[in-house]
Amino acid sequence: MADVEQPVVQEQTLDRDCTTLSRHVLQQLQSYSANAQDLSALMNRIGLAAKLIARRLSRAGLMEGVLGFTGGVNVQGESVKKMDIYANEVFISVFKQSGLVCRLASEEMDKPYYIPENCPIGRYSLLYDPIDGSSNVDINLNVGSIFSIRQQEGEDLDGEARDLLQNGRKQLAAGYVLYGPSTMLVYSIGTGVHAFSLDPSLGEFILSQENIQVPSRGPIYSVNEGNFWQWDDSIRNYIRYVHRHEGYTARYGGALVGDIHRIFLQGGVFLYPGTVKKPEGKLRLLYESAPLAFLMEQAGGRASTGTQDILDVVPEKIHTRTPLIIGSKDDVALVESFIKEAAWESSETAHARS
Ligand code: AHM
Ligand code: MG
Repeated sequence: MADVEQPVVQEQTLDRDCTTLSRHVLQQLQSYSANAQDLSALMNRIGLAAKLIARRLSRAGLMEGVLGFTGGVNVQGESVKKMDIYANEVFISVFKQSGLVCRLASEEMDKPYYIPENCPIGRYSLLYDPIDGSSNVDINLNVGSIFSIRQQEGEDLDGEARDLLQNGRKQLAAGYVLYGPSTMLVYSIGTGVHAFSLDPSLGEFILSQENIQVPSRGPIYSVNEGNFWQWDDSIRNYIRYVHRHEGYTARYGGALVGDIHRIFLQGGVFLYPGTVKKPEGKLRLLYESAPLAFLMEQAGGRASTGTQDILDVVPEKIHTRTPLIIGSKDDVALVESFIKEAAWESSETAHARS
């Protein structure tokens, strides 16, 4: 039979179209070991959850029972949206009978949820925020999902999931889904940060950007300035500095995932600091700040509470909150320098008074 010449362009296009999430994980790990297969299957299931949520969001204005509040309040004391509940249940449902995940912990559940049929062999735990930025749902603006995967340590015989109360360096994988004009899934398993776009014609997430690197500094500062008078002096001084210097621009969309995605691509800093009354801030460590910090460090950026790397913080409980300063490393360092200066000044004042 005569040799058939392969058209190179077509081959490249096909290779790109075949770089699905599950294949990419195996490529990254350069292995078909059981662990690599598990991670690949985990990412594939998270991709399925993302597609189900994206499908519902895309038809939200046309369907009954999608928009608005349930009337309930979650463990954080926040009003729950119908989409929060739907998305929370989607993640549980996609992991049923997977044999992978025994425990799921999320913003919407007081205690971790156990999938009994998986627990004899399910070695992984999923921590997630099913709909991040849910105030954007009813006005058709971008929202996200955030996820983190940890290996279960020990037997968890009392069902308290205490082994989850460890620092963020214990994460095996982390990522987010951005439901925007297109749906994107960005993940890391500790080998860089990679972005996938949902191709609606294929119903698959296809690799769109590999090894994202955040610029070492950038023009964006992203913070809810409505809280200005509730912040500590240090944060107010940083914002005054930004106002008085050229080259900064404010961007704040009310959904962490979208705001952070912009920073990954363009550089800058996102802040959700504590307030004088609530020094721990709003964002939750295990399923919001820590997964994003894992990604940011993988992309060459940093994430800090202001005084400590986010990935070193050990939570006291599943829903522990921390202040979050995350983005380009020079910009995070600049915010930290204001915090350090204010701490030094207050210790000097205390010293002078004593
Ligand atoms: P949520 O997960 O309950 O939606 O809360 C988290 C969101 C973040 O996405 C966003 O950055 C922040 O809350 C916005 O809060 P605020 O309205 O106080 O600026
Ligand atoms: Mg959230």
